[in-house]
Amino acid sequence: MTSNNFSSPQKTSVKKPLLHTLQGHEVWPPPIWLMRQAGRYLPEFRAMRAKADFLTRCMTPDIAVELTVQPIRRYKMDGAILFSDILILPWVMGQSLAFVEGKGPVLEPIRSEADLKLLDKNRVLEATRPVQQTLSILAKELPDVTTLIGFAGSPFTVACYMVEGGGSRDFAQTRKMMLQNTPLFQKIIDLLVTTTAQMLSAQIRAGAQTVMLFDSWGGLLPPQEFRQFVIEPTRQIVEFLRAEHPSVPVIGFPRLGGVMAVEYAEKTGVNTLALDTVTDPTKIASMVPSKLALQGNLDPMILLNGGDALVKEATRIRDSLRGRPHVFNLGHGVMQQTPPENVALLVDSVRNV
Ligand code: 1CP
Repeated sequence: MTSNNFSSPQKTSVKKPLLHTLQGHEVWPPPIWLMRQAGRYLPEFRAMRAKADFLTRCMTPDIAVELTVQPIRRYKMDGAILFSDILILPWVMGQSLAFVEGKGPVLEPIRSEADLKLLDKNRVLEATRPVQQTLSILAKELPDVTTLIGFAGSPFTVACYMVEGGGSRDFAQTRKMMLQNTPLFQKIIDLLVTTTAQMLSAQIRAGAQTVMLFDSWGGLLPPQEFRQFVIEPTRQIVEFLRAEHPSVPVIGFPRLGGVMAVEYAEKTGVNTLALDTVTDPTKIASMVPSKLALQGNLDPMILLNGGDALVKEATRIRDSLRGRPHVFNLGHGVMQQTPPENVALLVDSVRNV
């Protein structure tokens, strides 16, 4: 059986079920898309990897369009997330960036005022033009029912990579700067607020119908710093976007934010709160406004594992959030070793009511 045989048509008559849900309406069964749905677990993705390095794939519209569309073709996901990366932003401002096999991103770290001065925020709109071009092609080519998702990293998470110079378990250098040279760290955050807001606004003008802010590392911070460096910058970005594009919903993902996710939802103005794996969906549902859409939160490991346990857990999450706007998704990205047929089984289970 090919994977496409699992996908049944949407039972709803809404034109774009995902967009409708993000705007605060319940759709049943809930729309589904997955973080990192374009990725190495797909053979057609691995075939494209041989053709160009990662940054070239992000910045070549034909390739980025193809990689965005692959999971839509295979699974008829309700959302198509732009193929790009959160680190494109510091890179277009002039910070050196390479994706090293087996190591991940490597950047020339920003540790001083002088390092920061080397970045040019005025280059962002021009230098991300290929990304905007990718989105405008996608807006024309995607099926009518599919919602096109733009994205960026949150200022704190992008700052983590910029200061640390790459991935880390604890981002110790970054948090040290935050405590020892708060004015410099705040300047980096402020630069990222302005440029992220401009970049997302350009993504929307090019055709993105919603945008998501990935805050992968905000959960490292204690409450006071979480308010200052996660909630407040996110609030400023949402305020800017709301003024420019009042009807475009914003999804916020304060990963591992714990109980701070409630305050994040309340103060930032996001339309949708994306939940990590550790958050109990029904508990958080009782703590946030009923119009706020929730997104998530299946454990990617359960998806990788597959079988009856996957069907059971997916159905449980779906049913537990019935009665409020819910977008079915994972609590983090699809893992590389995930069998593609498990994703088909998941989509089928969520849609089969
Ligand atoms: O070809 C490859 O294998 C490169 C792997 C890869 C991919 C497929 C990277 C490098 N980025 C991406 C695409 C990507 N990244 C998307 C595309 C759309 C989709 O979801 O299908 C998105 C939304 C991201 C977002 C992203 N990049 C985040 C936030 C979400 C998360 O995972 O927490 C983060 C932290 C990054 C940085 C990054 N880029 C790539 C890697 C391996 C990493 C993580 C580095 C680390 O901390 O170790």
